[in-house]
Amino acid sequence: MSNRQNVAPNDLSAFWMPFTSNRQFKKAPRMFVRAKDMYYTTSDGRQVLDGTAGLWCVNAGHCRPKIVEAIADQAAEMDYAPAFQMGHPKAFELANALVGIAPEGLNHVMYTNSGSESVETALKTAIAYHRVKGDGSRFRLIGRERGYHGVNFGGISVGGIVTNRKMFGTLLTGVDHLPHTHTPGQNQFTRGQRETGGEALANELERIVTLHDASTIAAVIVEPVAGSTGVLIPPKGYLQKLREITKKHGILLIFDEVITGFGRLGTPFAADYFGVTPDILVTAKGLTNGTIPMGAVLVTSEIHDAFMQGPEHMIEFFHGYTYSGNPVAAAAGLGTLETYKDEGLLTRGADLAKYWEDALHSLKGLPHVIDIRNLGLIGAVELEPIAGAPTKRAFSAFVKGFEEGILIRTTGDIIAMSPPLIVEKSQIDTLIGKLGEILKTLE
Ligand code: PXG
Ligand code: PLP
Repeated sequence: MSNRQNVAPNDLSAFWMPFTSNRQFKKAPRMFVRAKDMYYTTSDGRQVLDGTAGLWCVNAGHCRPKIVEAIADQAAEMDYAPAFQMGHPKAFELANALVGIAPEGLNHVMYTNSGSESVETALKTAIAYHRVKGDGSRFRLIGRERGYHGVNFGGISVGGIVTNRKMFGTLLTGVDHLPHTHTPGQNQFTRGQRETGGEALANELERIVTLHDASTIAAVIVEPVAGSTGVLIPPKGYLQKLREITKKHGILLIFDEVITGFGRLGTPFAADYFGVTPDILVTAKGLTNGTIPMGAVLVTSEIHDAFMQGPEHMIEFFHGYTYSGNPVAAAAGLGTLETYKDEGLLTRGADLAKYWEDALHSLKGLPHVIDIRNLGLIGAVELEPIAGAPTKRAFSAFVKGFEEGILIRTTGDIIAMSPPLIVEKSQIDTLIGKLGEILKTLE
């Protein structure tokens, strides 16, 4: 037992790894065996600075005492309680705590086990809401090009990443897409949001409404800042205009805040950062600091109350998961929110954002760097692809980073970073300094 976590598993073939080049990985595995605060420890005993908060989820840093304790205590006290027609106190406590930090008006919470399930829950809720209001012809869902909303069928249908869609048949019908907000070849190296173009991009929604008619459209879903597809920062005024247009046409606005939630932009949610409140807010990841899988979908009272009709013994919404509000996950969520509160982490990013921005943009001028983008504690460095071998250059930066002691993420030829919100300035210097050295060595 003693040294078990230090022994590399001797057969890697059984585990078909997610979003991974399995054959490449299994030839030269990269294993983490331990983590504390800002660092991972590798199976060969090296420290790796976490530049990505795991996969954008470990916002409070690793193995934080209150979260660890909450999980351990709850697992010993009550492991599981049936989610349907039974309750347990912590699921309610956590829902109240979430409503307490959420934008005004988002007063009710449904639980899931991941961002993908949160997205499905939000989409189904939107369609069902119109139906219970007697507006059942509103069934269309509008997503956006280059959007990422997880990997389930609804999410890939409204999503806009071709590799995630093309293998899977007809997907959901009745879906259309807004154009993405990126302008490659223009506006490179913009710090934060660019000033222009926001309203025009949002006005594309009017064209879609004109094509399908508002009476057929249930909801628009967007990430306030597109993360997974390479950190695409919306221009100023864009989200405000989307809100205006959706409201005008009676269309629900869904913000997918799986990445932007829980302090990533220096405010509790991106909705706070942009001053735009959606009708439905989708979360996961940072909700439990990445510890126990859990997502939450927040909705307005107007949506919730529309379902609360008919005989009281009847189930109001035929939706939910075996693990919705799981006790151990709920305890992890409470420990997480307490940690965020104790340490001011939901707003700490606001103090660090300028330092982060300056550090990132210091990489301008290094070999292959064609764009740098940032907002809050999110950053991306886009590299010129190797001709005929897209993704290879950024991936080799990732592998070198791991060898040199920094964890970054790549998507295509874009390097994305999103450190835990406890990051110190000296650690930002280390992360960006090492990345700069690596960029100088790339083919
Ligand atoms: N919506 C958004 C906006 C996301 O970013 C999901 C939904 C799906 O969440 P789950 O928990 O089902 O994975 C996500 C997830 C990356 C990366 O490196 C991003 C995600 C997941 C893994 C890697 O960009 N985003
Ligand atoms: N498949 C089967 C056969 C099931 O019985 C259930 C749940 O009872 C599910 C799938 C869904 O599982 P979950 O509730 O964990 O999403």
